[in-house]
Amino acid sequence: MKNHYPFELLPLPYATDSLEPYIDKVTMEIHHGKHVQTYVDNLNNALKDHKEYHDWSLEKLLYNLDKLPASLQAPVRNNGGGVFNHNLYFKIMTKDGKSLSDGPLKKAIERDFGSLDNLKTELKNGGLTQFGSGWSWLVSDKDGKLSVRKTPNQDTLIAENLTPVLNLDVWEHAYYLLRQNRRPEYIDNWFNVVNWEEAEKNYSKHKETDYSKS
Ligand code: MN3
Repeated sequence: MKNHYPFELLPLPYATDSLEPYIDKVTMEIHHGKHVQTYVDNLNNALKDHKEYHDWSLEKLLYNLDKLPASLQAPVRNNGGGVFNHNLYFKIMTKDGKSLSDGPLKKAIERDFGSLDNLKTELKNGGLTQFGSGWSWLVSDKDGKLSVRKTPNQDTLIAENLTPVLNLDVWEHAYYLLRQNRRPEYIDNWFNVVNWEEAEKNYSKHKETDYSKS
């Protein structure tokens, strides 16, 4: 799929009911088909009259946010960030989850967090302490060192050149229909659908990540 204007909604890599009972079908339909579609549409509308950016990738736009014209910065930050974050989020979930294999990511998690359970606690804590809308992240630096970060709204960590390993959406639209205000319950259920195989693939790119070249 092309990665420049006009951006397109990435299809979900599974059916909308595949994540049940942990994440329900209607939430997935609205989250992917309405919320993320709106980010895609708003990003394209913002870029429409700026032909000089029509061959820029999403990562290049987000890395160079402060070099964009002032009128483009907020729309790209919010909607471009929204597209980037959700493309990752939908990909790192799968039916019934996929477990972490005995490989480089597992070793790095044990080195940097002590155990997978400790990492889950930190990710959950990141999601719970993010006031309002945002994301909790597992990211890697160039040396493979892992950390948990959180970002507000649709902000990304692209400008810091961190490789996203996985991200947890804690916007209410990710859980409110099924779980109302119970964000902790959503996060606990979300761990059942995490695709750790995909997280391993993401982690394997940490050495080559350089968004300044995107
Ligand atoms: Mn979302």
